Amino acid sequence: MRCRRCGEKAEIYLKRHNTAFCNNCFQVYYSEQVRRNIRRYKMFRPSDRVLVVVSGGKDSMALWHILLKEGYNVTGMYINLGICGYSDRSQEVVEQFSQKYNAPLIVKNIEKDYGFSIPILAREIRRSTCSICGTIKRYIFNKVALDGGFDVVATGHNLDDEAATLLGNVLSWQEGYLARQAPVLPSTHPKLVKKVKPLFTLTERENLAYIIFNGISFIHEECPHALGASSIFYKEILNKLEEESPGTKQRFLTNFYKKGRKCFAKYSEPVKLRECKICGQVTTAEICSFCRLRQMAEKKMKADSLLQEGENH
Ligand code: Q46
Ligand code: ZN
Repeated sequence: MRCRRCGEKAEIYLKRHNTAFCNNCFQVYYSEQVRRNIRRYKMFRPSDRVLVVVSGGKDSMALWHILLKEGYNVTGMYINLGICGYSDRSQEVVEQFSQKYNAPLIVKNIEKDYGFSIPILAREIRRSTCSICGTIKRYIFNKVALDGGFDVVATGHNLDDEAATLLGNVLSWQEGYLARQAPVLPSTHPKLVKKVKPLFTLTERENLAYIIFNGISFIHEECPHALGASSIFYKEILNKLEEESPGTKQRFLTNFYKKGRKCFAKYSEPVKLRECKICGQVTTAEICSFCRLRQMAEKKMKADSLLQEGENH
């Protein structure tokens, strides 16, 4: 098979575009997609300071690399979630990238910075690790971006992620989530930083190809808590549809943005935002969900130490 652009031997076939590219031309295609998404959706300008959330996985590492290559003012941000083995291994990958490309990096560590562990807290208060993790990550992205004077937070969500989220939201008719799902989440409060997804038109496979063609290291394993997540199941279903009818995933998502999303606009009533009484971050309640989690962790630690003291006497 020959590359569609230059006629050289092709190295990747993209079924949904019925086209094949050599390594170089694939990189041109990839860069064009990212540039077009940034421009068309007004994600950020060349002068903006961009905070890229990196997990060590292929998508976020591809995003970090392409934004640096395109000359944007980018800083990586990694959060060590304290997930046994996985977190330390992914931190190492991210730090090595930062050194290799001389790329600025901010590292946060939940246990060291806030004194509690996500998996232990989840067990103690009987909530899913992923829901606590999601709350904490969203809080920290915003806080770091705000404190550091960043204009925008960019994440590596890809076409597969976004189509699976859409399918999940449609299956349970989550009107509010459908109204808010978008490649750009604008700032709705001076203390909320805008969030963007520049890779939302690129598939997992395309991000993997980009990573391999550029020799970028990444963590191959998934977070152990992702096992059994419904998003993985939705991705499998979408992959089956894609096999039968290439382009389904992209049509599903982009036509939702073009035609479907506006039908749910009325469910996106602006909520009253205020500042958390404890930390000052934006919330809808008196105390934000991060501070409530922190309070629960502190309460639990206090109770444990009292129990320990009792046992020692
Ligand atoms: S990191 Fe956190 Fe994910 Fe791991 S604990 Fe769940 S939410 S699966 S993207
Ligand atoms: Zn708070």
